[in-house]
Amino acid sequence: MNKQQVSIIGVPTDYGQTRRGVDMGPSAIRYAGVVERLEAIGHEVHDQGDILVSQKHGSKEVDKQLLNLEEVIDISTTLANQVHEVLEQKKFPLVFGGDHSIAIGTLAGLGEHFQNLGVIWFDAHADLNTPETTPSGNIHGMPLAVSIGLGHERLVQIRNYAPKVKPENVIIIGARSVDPGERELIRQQGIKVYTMHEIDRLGMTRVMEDAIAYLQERKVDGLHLSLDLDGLDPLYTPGVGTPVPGGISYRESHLAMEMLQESGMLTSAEFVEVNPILDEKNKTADVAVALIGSLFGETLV
Ligand code: Z70
Ligand code: MN
Ligand code: MN
Ligand code: MN
Repeated sequence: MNKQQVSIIGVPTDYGQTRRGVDMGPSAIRYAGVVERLEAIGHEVHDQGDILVSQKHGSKEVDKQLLNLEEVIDISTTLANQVHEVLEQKKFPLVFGGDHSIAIGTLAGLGEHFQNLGVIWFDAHADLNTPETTPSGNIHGMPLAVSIGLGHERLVQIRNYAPKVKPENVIIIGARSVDPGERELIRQQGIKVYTMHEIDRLGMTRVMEDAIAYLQERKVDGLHLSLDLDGLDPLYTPGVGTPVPGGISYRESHLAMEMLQESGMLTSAEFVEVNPILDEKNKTADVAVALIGSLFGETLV
């Protein structure tokens, strides 16, 4: 197990969707012992604390297709700059949400450091909506589209470059709630998706072997894991804003983390959508921390 220098950044925002409470995610994940867990494995952890997020809900300008746009732009820009800085320092960025809109900022901070970044998007959803296709106006349903260069110009152009990742370097794992516009984009952009169907059919071992081999064939020079806790079955992670039944099991998700660790390819990660208000005794944050343990090389014996 090679020791890493891990920099934690918390992003206490709920502006990407309409259920309050997900802004307490970073606090819940810390409370569940993430720093101690990583240190026990032998990593050096620098907890940079949370980025500053305004709590002034209800902006004057309301675009129903892009709710809280100004707030999301502000937060994404701040986060992108911090993630960029962490990589400059040759440390591993580990980001805690907050809702999944934060991935816009995380990826904006990563993209310039790599020629050919790969992304694994572990989620019940595809997060590939645009202002034209969104059924909700919630920006947490858009971050993957934004990162491949599609959506509102000011989101797409954070840190003044686009796209942050090539669509053919993206793999979605765990999808089971995909909107019509997203389905269209998946086909059109050649995004690789392992839905719950493939996970049932092939098993998580084969899915992860294929995913890793695919990214190696594509010669990615970095790999980001964007893990939405709603990718797991709500049985294990009830504290999420949009629980979708029929998800990835606790054991399958651990296996996926272990196989990512074994690949030696991972260069950054984020864990999003933990909502302590909707949770049962911090169960979802506990799962997040257990998964982080596996991802960073914790072993059973
Ligand atoms: C839907 C939308 C979403 C997370 C829900 C839902 C998106 N596709 N993402 N929960 N994490 O509103 O765009
Ligand atoms: Mn808030
Ligand atoms: Mn998501
Ligand atoms: Mn989701």
